[in-house]
Amino acid sequence: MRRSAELFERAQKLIPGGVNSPVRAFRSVGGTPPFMTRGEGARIWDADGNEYLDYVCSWGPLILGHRHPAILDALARALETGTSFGAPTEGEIELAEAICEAVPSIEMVRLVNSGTEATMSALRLARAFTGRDLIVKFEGCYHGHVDSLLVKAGSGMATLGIPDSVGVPKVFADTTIALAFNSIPELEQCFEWYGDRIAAVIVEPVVGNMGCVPPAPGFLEALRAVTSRYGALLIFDEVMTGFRVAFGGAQQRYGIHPDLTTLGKVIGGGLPVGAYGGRRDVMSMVAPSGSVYQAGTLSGNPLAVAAGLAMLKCLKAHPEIYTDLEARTARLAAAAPPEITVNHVGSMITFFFAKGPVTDYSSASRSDRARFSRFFRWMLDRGFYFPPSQFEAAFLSAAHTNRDIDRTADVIHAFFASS
Ligand code: KE4
Repeated sequence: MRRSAELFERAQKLIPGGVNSPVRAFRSVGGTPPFMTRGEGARIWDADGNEYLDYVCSWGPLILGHRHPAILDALARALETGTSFGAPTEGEIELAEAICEAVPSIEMVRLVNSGTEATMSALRLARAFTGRDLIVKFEGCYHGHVDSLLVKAGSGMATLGIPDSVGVPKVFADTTIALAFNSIPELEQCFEWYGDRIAAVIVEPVVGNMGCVPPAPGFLEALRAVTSRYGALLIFDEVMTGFRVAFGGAQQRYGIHPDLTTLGKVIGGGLPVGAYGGRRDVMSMVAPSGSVYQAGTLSGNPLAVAAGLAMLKCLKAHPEIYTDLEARTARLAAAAPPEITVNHVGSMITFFFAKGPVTDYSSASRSDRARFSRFFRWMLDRGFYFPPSQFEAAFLSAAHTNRDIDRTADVIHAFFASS
């Protein structure tokens, strides 16, 4: 790892922590993060020439694996005509049409450049539409680095043990109520006390950012019922689950109709794209058709749109990808011994080093992080690149074969046999 170590030392001189996103720094698992140089299919290589089977998949976007031909072709064609115009293009309409067709609750959609922009904009819109200020989120869920949502958040914040970020004014945090995921009594009590002041509930319908935690039976239905009853909006943050746990996202898988949905990752095919969309009467408030301002220099960028459109076209043409991914993820889950807890939905999976069940942040945080770190390092040293945090979901791609899964399972078995 000498070359990565040299690069990491150089990077830390000019980039905070040497990375452009905290979770990449390996702080919770220790050691030097490998600097990656190329990916192909299910594999990725680092600066020292080490090959890995990739279970990070760029944190979700690469559901078809690295450098899928359809996406490379689309990008090559887009490059023939330019990189950015700052003007409307037909591709943006086509991507909007593809999203609205795949996700029925989305009647109108606005493209942005990241999941954070999508959730930030959806919150502003929900507050404008309802005329209310309070937002309900769930402990361990992460919705991007939106000031008012950096409260008891998951992902990198849970990893680094900083559930509430400094720099967020108390007044912002005071407009956010954080409840326990999967707790219907807490939800109902909260709405009894604050219901007429709550603008929206935002939720990862399948949580990825405390590790993978599925919704308990009835929980999403309760969210839909209580928000409708009190006139609050229900926002499904499907930045991770969108086009991942089903072509129509978690809302198709669980049959729930949110008012707004945020998207990202897969819809950009590996390039920077986010989106928020939903009810026409709500979305019509977004500037310039309405008074809720939101803008972006590179929103709907032709390259990102081309990659995203190619991705969605490929997924729509091959629905068998989802059943194959489900089966292979279950095959990988079967490699875990009964002493740990494995949660998986679609092609999202987390090995919790804790006694089960893991149903919320409180139970997830009982995981043995030191033992997880040893597991992570054991796998990495043998060529398997898992997310460097107990509080993240791992991802499979359509490029992962059964043989890849079985090789992974063998090395997982060897870890538990040795420890
Ligand atoms: P971005 O701003 O990173 O594109 O999206 C933020 C976001 C919003 N909502 C959900 C459900 C998300 O999972 C994310 C981002 N996910 C993390 C992985 N847990 C991105 C990885 C990182 O922060 O580097």
